[in-house]
Amino acid sequence: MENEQKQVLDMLQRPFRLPTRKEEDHPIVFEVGTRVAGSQPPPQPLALARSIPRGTVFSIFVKSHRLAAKELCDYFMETSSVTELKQRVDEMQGLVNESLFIFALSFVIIRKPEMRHLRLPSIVEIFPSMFVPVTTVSEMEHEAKKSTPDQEIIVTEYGPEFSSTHLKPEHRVAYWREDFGINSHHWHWHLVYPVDLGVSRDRKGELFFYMHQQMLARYDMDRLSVGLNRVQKLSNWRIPIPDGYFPKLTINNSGQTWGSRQDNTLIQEYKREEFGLLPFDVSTLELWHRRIMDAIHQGYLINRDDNLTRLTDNVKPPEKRGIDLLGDIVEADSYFSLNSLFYGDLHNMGHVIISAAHDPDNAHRENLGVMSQTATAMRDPVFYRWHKYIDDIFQEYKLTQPPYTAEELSLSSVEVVSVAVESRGQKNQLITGWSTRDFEASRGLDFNADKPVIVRLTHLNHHPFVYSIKVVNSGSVSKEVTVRIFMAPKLNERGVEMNFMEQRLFWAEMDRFTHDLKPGPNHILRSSTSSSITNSNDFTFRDLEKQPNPGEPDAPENTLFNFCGCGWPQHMLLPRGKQEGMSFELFVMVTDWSQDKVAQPDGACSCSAAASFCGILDALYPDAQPMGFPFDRRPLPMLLNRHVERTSDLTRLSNIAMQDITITFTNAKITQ
Ligand code: CUO
Repeated sequence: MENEQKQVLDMLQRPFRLPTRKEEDHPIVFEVGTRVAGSQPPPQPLALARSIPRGTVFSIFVKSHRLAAKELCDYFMETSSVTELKQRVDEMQGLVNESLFIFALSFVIIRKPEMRHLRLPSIVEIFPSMFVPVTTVSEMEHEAKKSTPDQEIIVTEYGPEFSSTHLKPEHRVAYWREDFGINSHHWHWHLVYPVDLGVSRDRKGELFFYMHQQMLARYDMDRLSVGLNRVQKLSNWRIPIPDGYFPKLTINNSGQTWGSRQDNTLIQEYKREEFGLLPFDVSTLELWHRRIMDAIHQGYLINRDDNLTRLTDNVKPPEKRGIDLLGDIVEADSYFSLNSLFYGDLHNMGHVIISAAHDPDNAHRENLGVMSQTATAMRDPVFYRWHKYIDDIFQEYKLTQPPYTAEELSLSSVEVVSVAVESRGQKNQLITGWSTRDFEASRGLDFNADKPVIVRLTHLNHHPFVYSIKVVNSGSVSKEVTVRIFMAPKLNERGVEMNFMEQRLFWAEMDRFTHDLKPGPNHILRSSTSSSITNSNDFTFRDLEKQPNPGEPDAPENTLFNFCGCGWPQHMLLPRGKQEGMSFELFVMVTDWSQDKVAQPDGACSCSAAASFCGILDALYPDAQPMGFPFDRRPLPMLLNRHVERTSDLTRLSNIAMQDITITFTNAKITQ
């Protein structure tokens, strides 16, 4: 097993040892002028996979690239051992686009049952140039060149100012947008919830909505922390986008730079050739949007045979919830969509047209912008404006759904008496600050150095904390329950307490777990590091070389590590907060596990790391409630004879409790 892990690490780092040395090892020869007129070139094996040039953008937002990925994934999937896989990897090395290659190889290692014990190292080390700017890469090169023989490693620091200065207000959240962890998470999420790759995941459409909505909620919490307003949806595509973005990164470690967008760039007709797309402009997006909105308000979708499918969330499996159908329709033109000819490719083509706004017809031969790739898109402020627009569609639908009834919300035999968080002896006071994390950039980039070249990345972090929840079970037997924990800011931009509807979209899921309540009083202690949204298993090449099977090798979560590797970064679990302290509210709801439970197929793994955001591999999403419950719908007009105006009104139900907490940002280095 150790040997197999070594082979995987070797496959993942070798192809990217650019620049020139690889070209010499694997020269690419172009034949010119030898073909007899009229003769056809012999069909090339894996022609689609080879069609995306190296050093250019590989985008899973585009159908032709997804088909290329499918071809390569299928080719790798045919193998039955790591050794066989390595042969095919050797064969394709240097022939396919670098990002496509890593995507396909990672996909196969995750999906092949016999390879699930193997681990993928962090994408940051595979593609350092997608995470640190070209000036830092040059600095590393320089440091490597002048290093002395007695130096064991070379370290270059990057952050915390990231790609910008604070002259522009949007740059105050650069630390968040350019965090290596959230960008790795986004890459990984789209890898485990792929479109058009022959993988069908339970409630994929709904999780597309929910995971992205939750990222927006978290972004908005940090925006309020730094004195910015909530993100505004990008609804008018006919006026310029005020905020530009200059990524300063290179594509696939190739030295080719991503396109930059100036401030006040207007989205124009897309007329580039690299994706094989016909020209399209914003009127196409508007048409798709109108049709989707019509469907939401009419309450049904029309499939290709003119049959109507009802849009409602009040259905029992296997019938799909309306939000699941909508998620598939909005995300992509794929076989998951009920009618992609009619409802189009709204979300994906938005990514594409925005990423080409700086050079829509390729007149300047500029590459696409970072919005075109999942590992980089979240760096750009427009990503959030675009996704807010997409989320608005889902919210429009959710508001057509009836509010949850008191019966659906309550669990009368259980009383949540109190909830608190504790960290370093302080109650309800949490602390954030800066930490650093080292990555070995020389795994992905060739610095021609005989020692590791490290990039030290600055990131937000917090002191770990523990939830302390006191619950009374008034029944005479023990009861299995789901504990749902959310957090939201208490005050809006104006410093005013929010009503339920205003606060609704701020609620960020912090954790969700099951607990067996014994009769009488119970005291639940739960560590922040156990959160169901986070993944703490983010290993480097070095970690995996030193200890190929971190943790207990036989633990179920280890046999499915790569999948469980999906998840929000633990260091970004908390919003930044303010230096003077910022008020947040903690919301805890206990529901009946017998109602929430999902019958899993035989042999499904019990891996629950990051299950809230990433589901479970080859199993059903482990919660029967709609994602985002209970905040996904408008509130019940009357609850126990009084209006629900604020979220705190829900605490009239015995199974719900809230607590004010303060998050203080130290602006200093913190260690865990
Ligand atoms: Cu994840 Cu738009 O879907 O980026």
